[in-house]
Amino acid sequence: MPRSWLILVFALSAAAAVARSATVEHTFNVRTLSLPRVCQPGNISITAVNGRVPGPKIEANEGDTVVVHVINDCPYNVTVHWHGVFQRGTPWADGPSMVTQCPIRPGHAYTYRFNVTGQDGTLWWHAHSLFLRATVHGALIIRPRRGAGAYPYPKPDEEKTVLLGEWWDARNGDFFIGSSLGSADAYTINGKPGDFYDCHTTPNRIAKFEVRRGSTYLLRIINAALNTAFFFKVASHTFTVVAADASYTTPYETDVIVIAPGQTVDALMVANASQGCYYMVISSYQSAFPLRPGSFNANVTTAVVEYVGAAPSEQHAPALPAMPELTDTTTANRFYTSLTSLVRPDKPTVPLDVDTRMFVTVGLGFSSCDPAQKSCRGTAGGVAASMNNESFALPTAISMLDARYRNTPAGVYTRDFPDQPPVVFDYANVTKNVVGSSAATLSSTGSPSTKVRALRYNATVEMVLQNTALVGRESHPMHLHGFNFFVLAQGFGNYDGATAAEQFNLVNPQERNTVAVPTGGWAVIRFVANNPGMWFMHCHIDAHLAIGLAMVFEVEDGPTPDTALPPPPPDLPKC
Ligand SMILES: *[C@@H]1O[C@H](CO)[C@@H](O)[C@H](O)[C@H]1NC(C)=O
Ligand SMILES: *[C@@H]1O[C@H](CO)[C@@H](O)[C@H](O)[C@H]1NC(C)=O
Ligand SMILES: *[C@@H]1O[C@H](CO)[C@@H](O)[C@H](O)[C@H]1NC(C)=O
Ligand SMILES: *[C@@H]1O[C@H](CO)[C@@H](O)[C@H](O)[C@H]1NC(C)=O
Ligand SMILES: *[C@@H]1O[C@H](CO)[C@@H](O)[C@H](O)[C@H]1NC(C)=O
Ligand SMILES: *[C@@H]1O[C@H](CO)[C@@H](O)[C@H](O)[C@H]1NC(C)=O
Ligand SMILES: *[C@@H]1O[C@H](CO)[C@@H](O)[C@H](O)[C@H]1NC(C)=O
Ligand SMILES: *[C@@H]1O[C@H](CO)[C@@H](O)[C@H](O)[C@H]1NC(C)=O
Ligand SMILES: [Cu+2]
Repeated sequence: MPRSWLILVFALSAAAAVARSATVEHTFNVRTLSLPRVCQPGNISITAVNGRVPGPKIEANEGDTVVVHVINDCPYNVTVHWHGVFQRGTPWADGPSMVTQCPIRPGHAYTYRFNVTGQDGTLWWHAHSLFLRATVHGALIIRPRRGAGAYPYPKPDEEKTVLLGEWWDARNGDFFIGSSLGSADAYTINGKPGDFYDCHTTPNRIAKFEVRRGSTYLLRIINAALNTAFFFKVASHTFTVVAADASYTTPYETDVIVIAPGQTVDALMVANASQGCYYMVISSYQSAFPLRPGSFNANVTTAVVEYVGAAPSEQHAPALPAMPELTDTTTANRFYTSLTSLVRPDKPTVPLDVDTRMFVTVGLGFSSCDPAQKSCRGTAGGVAASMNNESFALPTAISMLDARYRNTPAGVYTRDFPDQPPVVFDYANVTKNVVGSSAATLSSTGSPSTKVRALRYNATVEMVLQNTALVGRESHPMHLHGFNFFVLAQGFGNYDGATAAEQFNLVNPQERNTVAVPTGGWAVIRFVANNPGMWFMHCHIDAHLAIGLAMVFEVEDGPTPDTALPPPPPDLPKC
């Protein structure tokens, strides 16, 4: 080939490799439809996007513009959140109902527009109103701009999305409007319950992943379950974890993946077992102590990994992996603490100078308010959740972001979210707190409030999240909108600033948008508040979010026009 040809070929392939940013457009029809129950006769009424659970997968390249027309044809107020998308410059598109927008009312539509810039990996979208995200969710995959060849690991032969969920054989369509959910009737992999529920007559009940011997697969695993953390295994196969929450990790070899609600894990799996069929299995990780029997589903859910060309005899008895015990906190902790971020020259590293330090308790208590009062929740008199003993309630008149934009917070929110818990006690010791005489008073949570922590633009925030054991300790997956954070350290018992600082990883701490705070323990996170807006921080267990395990960061404007809060899109729904 003449030299000029070579140059031309090179130039063409380089041009093809650097994909120009494009617009990825979808229409989401949110409708309540009739779907067959899992393992039971008859149908139930379920709200879903485009008639499917999970809903459509959004695939984009870094830098693309995403445009989603949401048409609300269901009887409920709906919003959609783009979980893990930074929304820089588009804080109005984040989605949590009454935090960044008023909901899309029944019979109305709204178009979300945002760019997926400066981030790539496995994310997802879900409803952020009522409990609708149980069935209104789907994957959101952002590939590097130069395509899959730009992954910082050998390019996999194929990618498979593995979306984990929970299913309720609800009695009626407005089931998810109530706040008491109870135990799921099934866990699901890509919407299907698998072989271990008593429903062998249900057709198409199991998800199947075809693999070719010798090929490498990138599993994009998303935990979309409302309330449940999972152990994930594939019989006779191991994984190399390469990313979590769309942040690349140092490759980590394991045969079990642990994933809390709201988290994602990208793992390479080499199909190098002998030709045949293997179960992919999820079982729940129950971190609560005391454990409440009957409050969770103890079943496993399966999918099948089937080697192309496996003999029919091999297809009928897939091998089953040994799963960890339901309460295996040691395995969960080993996974969660083994991840570190992949250091790359173009990636921000941990900020070392901290401007704002917060120590925040997260956990459950008892609601002390009078059930007859309107400010009490459905579970009044029952369990309430809080951060620093503040049980969060959404405003009702206008959204918090709108109130910030108009500078009219009065009656919507107050800027007094505390940096410390009001009472110092033995946070993590369930025995002492339940037996001790002061427990009854301590565990009563005050009335719901709507408090934010205002942050100066660009402030570096360090937050210690400390689980409390007043009602029972439990691992809470804490999710922050608008940012990734670094997880510097985590541990069990009460946080001790004097000793914990020695454990801080300031070199390559994992970067996430959701951290599973260890049960009866703590985690330390750091982030730079360089994104003006109103950013929800909350437990990604919906049952806990609904009873107040949340707060909001109000990030102030920066010095330049492009670091100021933009005006709302003209068509943003009004309350
Ligand atoms: C049950 O759901 C299936 C799937 O959507 C539908 O085809 C069928 O008509 C429904 N049956 C009833 C009685 O609504
Ligand atoms: C998104 O990216 C496009 C193309 O680069 C740009 O024109 C547009 O202003 C961006 N939108 C926002 C909201 O940043
Ligand atoms: C698994 O599910 C089946 C069918 O729903 C049920 O009969 C069985 O009791 C469940 N097993 C466990 C261990 O929960
Ligand atoms: C399969 O591949 C993994 C990852 O490369 C490796 O750790 C494992 O030893 C291999 N197993 C077999 C049976 O070759
Ligand atoms: C919890 O408190 C009890 C009673 O004071 C004490 O015996 C126990 O050692 C404490 N446990 C921890 C983990 O601190
Ligand atoms: C929480 O606030 C309530 C109401 O003010 C109080 O009774 C209780 O002791 C506080 N508990 C904790 C753990 O701070
Ligand atoms: C934000 O902080 C970084 C690092 O401290 C600094 O380099 C940058 O100039 C700051 N930007 C603004 C607009 O304050
Ligand atoms: C839907 O949201 C609007 C505006 O916030 C509110 O007034 C209305 O009560 C809500 N409707 C339902 C059915 O929740
Ligand atoms: Cu929680």
